[in-house]
Amino acid sequence: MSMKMLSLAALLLTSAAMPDAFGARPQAAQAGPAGRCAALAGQRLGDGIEIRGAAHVGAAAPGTVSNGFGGFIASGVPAHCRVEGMIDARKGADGKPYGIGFAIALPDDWNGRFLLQGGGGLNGSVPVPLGNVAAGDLPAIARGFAVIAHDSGHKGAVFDSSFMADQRAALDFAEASVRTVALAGKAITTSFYGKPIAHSYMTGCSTGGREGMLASQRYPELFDGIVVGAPAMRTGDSNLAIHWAQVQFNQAAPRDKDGLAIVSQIFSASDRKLILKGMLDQCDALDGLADGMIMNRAQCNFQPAKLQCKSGKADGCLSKAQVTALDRAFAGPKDAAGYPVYAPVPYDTGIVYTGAPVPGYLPTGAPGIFGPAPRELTMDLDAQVQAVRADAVQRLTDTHVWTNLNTFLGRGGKILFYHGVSDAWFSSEATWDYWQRARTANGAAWDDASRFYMVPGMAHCAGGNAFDNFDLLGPVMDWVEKGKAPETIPAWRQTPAKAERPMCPHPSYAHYVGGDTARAGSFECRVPKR
Ligand SMILES: [Ca+2]
Repeated sequence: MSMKMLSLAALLLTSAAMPDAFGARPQAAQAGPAGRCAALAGQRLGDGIEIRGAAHVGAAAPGTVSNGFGGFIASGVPAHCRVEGMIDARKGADGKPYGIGFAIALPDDWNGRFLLQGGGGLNGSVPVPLGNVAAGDLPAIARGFAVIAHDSGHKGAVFDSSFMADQRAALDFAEASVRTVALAGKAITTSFYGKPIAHSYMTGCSTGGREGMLASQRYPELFDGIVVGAPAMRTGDSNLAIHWAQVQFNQAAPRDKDGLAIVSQIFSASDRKLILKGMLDQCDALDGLADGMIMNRAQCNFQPAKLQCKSGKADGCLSKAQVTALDRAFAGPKDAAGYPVYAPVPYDTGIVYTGAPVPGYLPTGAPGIFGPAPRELTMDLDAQVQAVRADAVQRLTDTHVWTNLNTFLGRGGKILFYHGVSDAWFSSEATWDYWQRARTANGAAWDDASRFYMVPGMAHCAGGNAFDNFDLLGPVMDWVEKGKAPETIPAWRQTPAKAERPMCPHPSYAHYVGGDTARAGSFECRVPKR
């Protein structure tokens, strides 16, 4: 797997595109928190930490602070000291300037906690430190956390992998910046407040989720609680699986004069509607409510063959080639010896999505995550598997193999996972597979430290026909600090109408038991019958 492929693969939105200011104006230096903040500017701390700017920022009203996705966070942001700096500034092997850029927000009214904000894509810019991943309507900064965000050691566009030519920058992206930044942030926080941090946390999705996993695996002393969303934990394998699935789909495509697949014609708009209807007919009501959402995925055994035409192809049914392509693509690739290369992809409502930022799993012919869709009809899967296995960056960024977490667990660490079932980049089944292997490796201690939440309908980290607003930060804090294990988590959405639904620890799911379908109390978490 080339670095370019990795760069495209690891991509993610989460916090990478956030603007660089809260929108509030720095206040003049004065006594108290503002004075202490101003005094930080220009300081050099140990281990090469340079404070390049420090300004006190006044409180921002609810609904005025960007969430980084074109909207605004629901809560306000309290007055805080906003510090920007650089760790280990240096000239790299390619002559370019490197170093880990960071920004840390230190609230005047500190709650004694520290949070490292996970990144997105290949990082390369310093997001606003908010801590808003899986935090519901209350980002960590609004709760009084000291929050640090960073660029993982290089500057560049979110898909620009050129930094990997520099050894230290590549190592910092792959793993080391998580530790370096956490230790720097902790040092700045304790120095600023003059007292120790009570508890430390990390939250992130996609690349940020990978960073959270590697923190639990490789730096088990750094954090007390971690929230991992849709982790980019085996991007070589998931890239390869997406490519392989496209080749399967291409076999069902009309061909152009060169014999290549016309990808845009594999599934018509009518075929997509048919597939969605077929999924819903077979699976929607299994959760007690025919509402266009498939919550009981374990018992959803969608069979495209039931939609197959008696012969040939017509509107209202699928060709044999389309059915075969669906069966093969969603089952996931296996190598020549029969071993799975990656996880299956679940059938969920978002697979037929055709819009931005990333289309669902069914090909549209539009450029996908990796640029224009491959149009070939065959590929040498085993050769590409070997290339992934031999790729050094892939090995170091991988977080799906390591499961010995007994140091993290022995310190009382807690770790929550979530993953959108309609994620078209990383399969939720791959993350669930990790969770189960971690449980096998760690025994009962895993059940005392981890939960997994599937989010039906949700795309990569957010969006889709889903209840994609939920707070896992509060529950992980309660588990760490009060010993209260999370079970059912409230989730909600504002569109198409305001509604709530419980989010259940997998493998249980939200089953409708009667009453107002917009209220969480009308559902209960049930373990699916096998
Ligand atoms: Ca349903």
